[in-house]
Amino acid sequence: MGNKKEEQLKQHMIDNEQQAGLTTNQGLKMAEDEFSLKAGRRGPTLIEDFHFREKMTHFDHERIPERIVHARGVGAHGEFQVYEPLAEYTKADFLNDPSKVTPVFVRFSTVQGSRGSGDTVRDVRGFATKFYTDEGNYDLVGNNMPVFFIQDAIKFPDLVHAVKPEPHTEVPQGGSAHDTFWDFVGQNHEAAHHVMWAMSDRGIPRSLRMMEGFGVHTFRLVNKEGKAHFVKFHWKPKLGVHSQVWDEAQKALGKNADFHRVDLYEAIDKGDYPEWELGLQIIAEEDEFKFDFDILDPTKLWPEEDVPVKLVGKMMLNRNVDNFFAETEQVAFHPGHLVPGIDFSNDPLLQGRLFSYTDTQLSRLGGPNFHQLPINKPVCPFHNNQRDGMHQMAVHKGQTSYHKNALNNNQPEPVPAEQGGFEHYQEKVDGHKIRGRSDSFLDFYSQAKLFYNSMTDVEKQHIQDAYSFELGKCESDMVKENAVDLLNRIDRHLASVVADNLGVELPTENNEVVSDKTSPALSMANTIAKPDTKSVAVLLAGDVDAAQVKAWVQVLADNKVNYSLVGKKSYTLGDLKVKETYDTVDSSLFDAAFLVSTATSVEDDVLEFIENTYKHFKPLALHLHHDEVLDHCRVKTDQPGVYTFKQHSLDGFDTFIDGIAKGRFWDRA
Ligand code: HDE
Repeated sequence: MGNKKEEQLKQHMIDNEQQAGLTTNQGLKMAEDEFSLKAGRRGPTLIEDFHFREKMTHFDHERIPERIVHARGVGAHGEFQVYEPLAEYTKADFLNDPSKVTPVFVRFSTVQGSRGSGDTVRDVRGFATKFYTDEGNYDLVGNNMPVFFIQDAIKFPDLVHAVKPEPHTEVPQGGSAHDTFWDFVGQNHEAAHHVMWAMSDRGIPRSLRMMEGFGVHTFRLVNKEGKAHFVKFHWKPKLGVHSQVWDEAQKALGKNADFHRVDLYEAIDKGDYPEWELGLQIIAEEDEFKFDFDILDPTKLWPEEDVPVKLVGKMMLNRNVDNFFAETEQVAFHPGHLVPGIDFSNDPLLQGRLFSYTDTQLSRLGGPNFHQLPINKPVCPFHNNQRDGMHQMAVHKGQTSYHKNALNNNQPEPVPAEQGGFEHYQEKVDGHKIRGRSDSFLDFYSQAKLFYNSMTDVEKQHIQDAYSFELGKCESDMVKENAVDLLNRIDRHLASVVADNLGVELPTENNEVVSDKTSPALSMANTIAKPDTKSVAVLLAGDVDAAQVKAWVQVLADNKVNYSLVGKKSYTLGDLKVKETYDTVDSSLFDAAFLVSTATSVEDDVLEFIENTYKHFKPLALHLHHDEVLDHCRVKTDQPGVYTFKQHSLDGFDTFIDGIAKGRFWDRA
């Protein structure tokens, strides 16, 4: 028995395999579907061919506009459960009953690229969750980075115009390495902090299952007594936070543009259900002004060491979609979809989003009834006096569709707050009408510095490389200089490295933020490391011993490590299937490699595979009958994370598993 949402979706499912015969959309059985109606076998098609016209017209209209941002995405169903009642903070029902399983639908996305762009680009990732609660749908529409580029929603069209492919060439696709984006950054320094995140390894996640999620804005939790607390929402992945390295991400893009999409699908299909814990950072209303940043400013995070993240519940994704279009494409999120007990703050970015999301669905989904689409429909009853419109699916009975009425006993009637009706938090607001920014939003650089300071040397190096790559792709020296000027206000050393790589002048004056404050939670070096669901390519060369290979891969499987056997061509080895070949896979698609070779020499593509595994700092195991196979290879066997096994045995194999858990060996020469 599935959850409420699954049961509801089942009512809409049509299984092609169980349909008796082919009909038109009017239910007319058709005797022929391969040939259009013609005047003679070699003659012209007749306009009276209603079947041809219906089929073709439907096809002609199969596409809908892609999302203006976050067009490329992938979704999955799952469940959420709270650990303990959170009554002190919120009256939201789904956050108060630990026995309650709330169905969810999550859609992950990249931001810049269009629907057909690649997965492993450097970009922000969307992390949008729809909770189908008994009190209505609650949407937590977040990203994998806790801050945003801009502070006020009115700038969003400018930001998006700048980052999207340039209008005269429609280039680049799926990336921000171009002049207009960096021109925007140079002219809008509020982006400094977010851009630092995007240039860090967070911009190139290893897997959607290994990313944090953040609600970004400050929201409010409101309890039964009407008392509110400010809150920031977090998703903490049980597998830890992991990234690719840039060269690997670029290669993976060419080898499998669907890398993240497939990774999520396969994990769920196998039963390796990804999990995240929901975390809350809570600030009492009376503490609103106790910080050295404005808690309403979406370019600022709340350092976890100052405001701890309380883990309050768990989400598991356990079911792939049945139909990508019906579910993943048609799902419509909106940060304004609330339940009682959760409310907004005055964050000016959030306020603008509250307009944009419904508005965009009107053109994307073609009218105001998109909430009736199966994926968007609440699992609780919904009634009001809204009527008609494009694609109306309901047959509303009765004479009245207005409030107040006497003819229908004033039904449907508003529900008082005590009975679960939503009541807006009664924040007192007092101010002059003004187009402007609060002075408390003006520090653009301190938290960018905090982020950079919190990185390990390797992470800093990656950030330097990322700025150098992205700006190196720009044409305009002015754009590059402006970006270096921005970096010079954050960190002088970072600015000087990037300026040097770009061949532009470093400003003579050092304007960097003087601070050595760090937040260890920001570094991915401090994340969870385990072997679970990582993937190993087992490369086979020569006449290998099937029983021994089987014993090794069994250890991998016992440690929840996925593996693929890779050979020169597909073949059967004992009762193992060697499915992949050097043509079908690439080292960039795996977390580690294990070469088992009885040959005296191996092909170049095998050497390239292990060289790239080595170059990308990944664990590499070698079982070689003849060491000379490495003679023409740049792999050094005395380096960290390189394991050599001489015997046909399992001795020492656990060190390789430990290496897989660790992930990367940055200290490799
Ligand atoms: Fe969005 N954003 N956004 N955004 N956003 C959209 O809505 C918008 C922002 C986010 O998987 C659009 O249905 C404005 C922040 C995600 O379907 C659109 C502003 C955050 C998704 C829109 C922002 C997000 C969207 C495009 C500035 C993280 C994908 C299609 C005020 C907290 C949801 C759509 C999905 C999608 C507007 C800023 C996250 C145009 C105006 C900040 C995850 O309505």
